[in-house]
Amino acid sequence: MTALAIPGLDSAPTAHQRLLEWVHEVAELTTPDRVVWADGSDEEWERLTAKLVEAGTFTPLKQKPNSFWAASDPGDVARVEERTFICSVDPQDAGPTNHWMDPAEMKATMTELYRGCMRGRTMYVIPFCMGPLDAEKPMLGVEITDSEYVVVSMRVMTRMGSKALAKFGEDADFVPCLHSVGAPLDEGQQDVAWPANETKYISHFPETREIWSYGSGYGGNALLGKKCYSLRIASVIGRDEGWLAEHMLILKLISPENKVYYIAAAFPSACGKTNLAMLEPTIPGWKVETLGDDIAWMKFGEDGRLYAVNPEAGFFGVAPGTDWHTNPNAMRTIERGNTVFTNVALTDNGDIWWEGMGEPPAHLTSWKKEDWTPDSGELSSHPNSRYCTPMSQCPILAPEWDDPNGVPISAIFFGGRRKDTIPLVTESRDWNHGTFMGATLSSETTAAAKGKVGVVRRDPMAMLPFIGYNAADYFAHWIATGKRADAAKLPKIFYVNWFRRGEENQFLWPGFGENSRVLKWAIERIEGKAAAQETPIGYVPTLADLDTEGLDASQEDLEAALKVNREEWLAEIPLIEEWFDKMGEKLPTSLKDELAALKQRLNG
Ligand code: SAT
Ligand code: MN
Repeated sequence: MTALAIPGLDSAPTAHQRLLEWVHEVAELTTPDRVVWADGSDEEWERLTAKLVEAGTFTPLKQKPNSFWAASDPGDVARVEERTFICSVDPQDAGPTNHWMDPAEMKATMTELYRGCMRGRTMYVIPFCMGPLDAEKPMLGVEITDSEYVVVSMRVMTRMGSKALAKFGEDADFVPCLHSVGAPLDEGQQDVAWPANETKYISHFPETREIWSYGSGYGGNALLGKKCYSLRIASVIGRDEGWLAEHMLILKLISPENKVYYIAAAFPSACGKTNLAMLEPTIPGWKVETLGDDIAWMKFGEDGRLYAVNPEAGFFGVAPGTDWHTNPNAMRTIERGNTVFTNVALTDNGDIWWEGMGEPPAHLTSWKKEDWTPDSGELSSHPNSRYCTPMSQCPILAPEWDDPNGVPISAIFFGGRRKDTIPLVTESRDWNHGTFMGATLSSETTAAAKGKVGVVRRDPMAMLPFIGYNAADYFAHWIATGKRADAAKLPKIFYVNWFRRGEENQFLWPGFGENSRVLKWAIERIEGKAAAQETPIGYVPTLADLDTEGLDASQEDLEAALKVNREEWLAEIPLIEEWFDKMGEKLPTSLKDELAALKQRLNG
């Protein structure tokens, strides 16, 4: 290694050769003013949050302990799917749903962007671990970044710093994650509150298990342990090693008889995963505890059951719509402080506010840092504004959340946001049919990604933007997973839709805590206690099969929520066919068979 005169570079608290070499290489390329190894200490948090306050990125909140308000650059508010690339050697391995670029070409392009990009800034080296530190093989990564916002957010979202570095030894495997906001500072140049670059790349190299991100400071683009590692790269590792990396919450359901069930559920971004994960059941005697709200890694245990682990340590939740009515446990979690709020509104007395919190105050500072009043005619908070808060603060956190063995999953829910066609809940006929339901999952787009909101798109397993390889191969991996275990031990798969609408455009199902009624029915199906009707699309409860006691909804609406409408389904078939055509030759035969059988049942 050449001796580089960058302060901090040679004070690395590790003897891990590959890590040291990589850090040197990046420092040489990006030429930061100094290098700091993040240790994850309280002292570091205080130093960095103070620096962010001084830079104008953070405003301390007077009403919440150790919490901060941040407003991003208006052009840097969501994941950028158009700029997200899977750079596999063979374009076939990125498949029909990802943007692909040749890895050598991408590296050449990005190397030029990275050259000198940290000038005037500090380069932080963040060792981190996704999932429990005590795992047999801890899933390690290192993020290099020039953003203090990223360092403090990574501290909330992951197990990082010294405790993670202790797992590296001298030669442990890790995923190198390189991030820069792409905003070098010249001598004396005043920094902006939210440095970013109009040119953005979020690149993944599946073969070499590397992540290179440039130009954005937003969560999903910049906190590289999250979607980039735990979904895109981990899905590739899971394919190779025989496990599943999924965009799923994990919840624990406790029955009145104190029986415990674990449920994993996949919904596209901003479709209520966090609300479901922290649900307060409205039905007496049932309890929910939370294990995760966004990502699940699922592996078979020795007993042949599928066990889930949440790789994250924090919640990066959508703020608008979250309040004491829709998600009291999220509110309690953030009340405890230690939270970073991005792109919500700031109240005059130093608290946060967003749409969905009830009556707005007379005056706010909007996410655009402008004066806002209820007459402003625009939203005070960006629809994809977020809170970033430690999981450990969640009052209903399941004690086993950090268990390296994970929890055995009884049911998997797939859900989307559809105003028609999809009933409130459908139980699949078997694993392959459930895989078909997941593979054809559809949803109206939300603000979590840049682009038009409200357009129906296929979002297989809610993983469309997160599958790190060929989507058809991913479906084949799901089918193969079902063959690796005794069918009776596999989770049962359900398809849900909380968002179906009636003739007056009203929601047919009240949602939120009432979703516990659907969870209860699913569990009772697993226990062989609840009835259902066999329909062409699967097993659907009649109104009598659901526990509706005390439910405040009209019978008409509830029946409409459960209805299997043949015409709507016949109209859905060509859309599924079009989607499957897009998958090309690699589409597993069993999914083609599922489609043919569905058509036959609908026409029969
Ligand atoms: O955009 S993030 O990945 O930070 C959150 C999400 O989309 O689920
Ligand atoms: Mn998500």
